[in-house]
Amino acid sequence: MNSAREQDFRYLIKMNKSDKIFIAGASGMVGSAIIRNLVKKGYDNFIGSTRTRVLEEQKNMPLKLTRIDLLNQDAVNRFFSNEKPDYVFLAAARVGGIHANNTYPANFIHDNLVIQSNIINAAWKNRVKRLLFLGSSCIYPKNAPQPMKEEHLLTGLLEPTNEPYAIAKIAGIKMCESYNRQYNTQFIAVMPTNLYGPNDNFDFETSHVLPALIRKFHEAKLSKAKEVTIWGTGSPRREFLHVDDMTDACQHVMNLSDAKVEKHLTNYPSPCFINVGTGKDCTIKELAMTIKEQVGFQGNLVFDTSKPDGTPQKLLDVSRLDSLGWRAHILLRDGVKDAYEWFVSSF
Ligand code: GFB
Repeated sequence: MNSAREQDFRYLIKMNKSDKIFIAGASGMVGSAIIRNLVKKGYDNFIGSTRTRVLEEQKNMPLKLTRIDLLNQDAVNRFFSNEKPDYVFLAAARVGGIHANNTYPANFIHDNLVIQSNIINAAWKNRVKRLLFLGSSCIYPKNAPQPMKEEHLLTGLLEPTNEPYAIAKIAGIKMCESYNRQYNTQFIAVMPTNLYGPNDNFDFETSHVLPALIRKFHEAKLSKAKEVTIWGTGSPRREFLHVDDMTDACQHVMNLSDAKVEKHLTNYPSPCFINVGTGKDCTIKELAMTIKEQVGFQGNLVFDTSKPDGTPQKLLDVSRLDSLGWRAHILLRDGVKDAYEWFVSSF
């Protein structure tokens, strides 16, 4: 017997297999996972933008890749006018961990504001049926009540280490909301917690904590090092969502019926964005111990407190997405195992 949700006649699958789907940022960790997820579900009409590499895994996929400069408004407008996508996953962004955000604030605010503005405006001009804008849990105040609800947005000062990036993502949310109000578009912003998984960035200087520690422990194991350095005190708490869960949530939201979207996600002044997370967090030290065990490193942890901790906690309240029929299912231990296996097979 189906649950009440599945029986809801409005719970219709929105995206047809023949619709043209544009993934901005197709070679990134999230963009490539969205394509993987949708190909598995039988979709085969994709066009993707990439600034850099062509992924080995995508060479045999039904995907047309274009090297469009998303920072160039004319190029983006020409692209949309020529390709006329039906659905857009806006997964292109300049992203990075705490050190990258702290070191390149101008790049983070400029590039993200320009990329999202170009794509959101072109999506409206070309009557895209639905656009999904990917933000980040760093949009919430540094000392927001935990777990953080969508209504906590703009209720306090942001975390200084990533304020420029957060401001850009908040502007993206407000652009979606404003176009929905003025032009009756369906532009939805999804706010994921810290993501990890295949095709992540493992560069020590610019990566997030989870991939950085996978690489640190792996290299320490191979070199038989006695210790691994963890930045900060190890006491901040973080929530981690595997990118395959994230893309499943993105597809779920993109397939919600118009009735559900208009009632729950674009009905201003209710927030037009939605948290995506597991609803569980751990300390950085607990994460390090999980990765240490998974990698099989036998040495010690050393904490470098000259490095910033960043925000003390940023656990998302996921009850809205749960009420719309989705919850995460990849456990951190299993997700770390998958990410480590991908790393070992790729480097
Ligand atoms: O993942 P992360 O760089 O970013 O750092 P945030 C999370 C925590 O892990 C911080 C600690 O307390 C770091 O000090 N950490 C320990 C490390 N060892 C390491 C390491 O080797 N590398 C890194 N990178 N961290 C980001 C925002 O904040 O969250 C982004 O800056 C984005 O804009 C992202 O929002 C989701 O979780 O602190």
